[in-house]
Amino acid sequence: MSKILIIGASGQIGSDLTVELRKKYGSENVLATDIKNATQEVMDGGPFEILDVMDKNRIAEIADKYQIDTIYHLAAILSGNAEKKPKMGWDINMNSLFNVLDVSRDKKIKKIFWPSSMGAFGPTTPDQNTPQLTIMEPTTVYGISKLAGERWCEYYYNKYGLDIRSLRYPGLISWKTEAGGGTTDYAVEIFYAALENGKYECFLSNDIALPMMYMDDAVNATIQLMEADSNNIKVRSSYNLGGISFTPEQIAQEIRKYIPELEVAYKPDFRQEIAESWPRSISDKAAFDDWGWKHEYDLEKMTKVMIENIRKKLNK
Ligand code: NAD
Ligand code: AKB
Repeated sequence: MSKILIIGASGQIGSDLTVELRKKYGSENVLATDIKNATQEVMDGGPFEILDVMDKNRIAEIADKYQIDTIYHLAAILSGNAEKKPKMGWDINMNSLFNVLDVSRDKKIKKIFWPSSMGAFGPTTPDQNTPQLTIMEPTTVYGISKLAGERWCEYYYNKYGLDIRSLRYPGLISWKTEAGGGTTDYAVEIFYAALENGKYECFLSNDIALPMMYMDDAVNATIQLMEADSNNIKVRSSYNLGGISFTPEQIAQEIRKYIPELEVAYKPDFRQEIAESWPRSISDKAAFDDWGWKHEYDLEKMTKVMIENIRKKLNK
């Protein structure tokens, strides 16, 4: 049975992925870690330790203590926050990855997962149905760190045989935690605002389409990739994931089927420029061809599940 370490387990993805990995591999075999406490579900559902991913010795110590053979490295500074503090964003995103790669090489960790993002693309990338192999000239510090990270992952695979696997997630939508300071956060915030007071001020324009994905699809893609036969993983930088594409106005319209009085004001801020530099839609044909990936949630199904769960959570 795998012994799994999750770094960054208290964030948006960790809050869902940890629970699914524990269901699959047994609670005692999945150690959740972060610099802050996680959701009650994660804290109570299995082992948890405070771990700063910038502390390489402590990662090594924990890997030994728990006899870890698989690492999911989710800790990062997302696009909006990294743009506010570029040097800090670069430092944490890159050095955390080096720490995980080096400990994994030295401790002979069998499999590693590290997420890239659609943020690795830039304004010169073909923005419709963006292919796996294409121009990548990101203009954000987040995107630069993701693109550099992808190159380093491939390098460690080629040079040291490290079995590292990666996905370029689109914007992820989920209800268990808040989104973590990115450009696609609006698509989570709008649900809470709609249910709490029927009003939302959106920091992107009404008509900017972005690729998005419901968290259950993202978690399934992650686990499917990690379980795929190594011979089928032909891309050792990072696989495109497409999901669904919609604009802020389109998601607002879908939410109005449940909350007809929802009012949205559009006040684009610095994140508009980031969104404009990213693709409108992404092709994940390589993931389909290599390990059979197909998403399940469309805008309608995702909105229904989000409304039901946030309503329950807020007791409304
Ligand atoms: P998040 O911000 O919600 O969670 C990141 C977690 O990392 C937080 O709990 C934070 O406390 C933790 N962290 C920060 N610094 C740390 C440190 N020094 N040591 C240990 N933990 C630390 O982010 P997320 O949305 O869960 O994203 C996880 C990964 O997926 C990131 O690499 C992100 O770039 C990538 N990604 C996310 C999305 C998305 O829409 N959520 C899309 C594309 C890629
Ligand atoms: C962000 O907006 O920064 C993230 C991402 C798409 O990587 N959600």
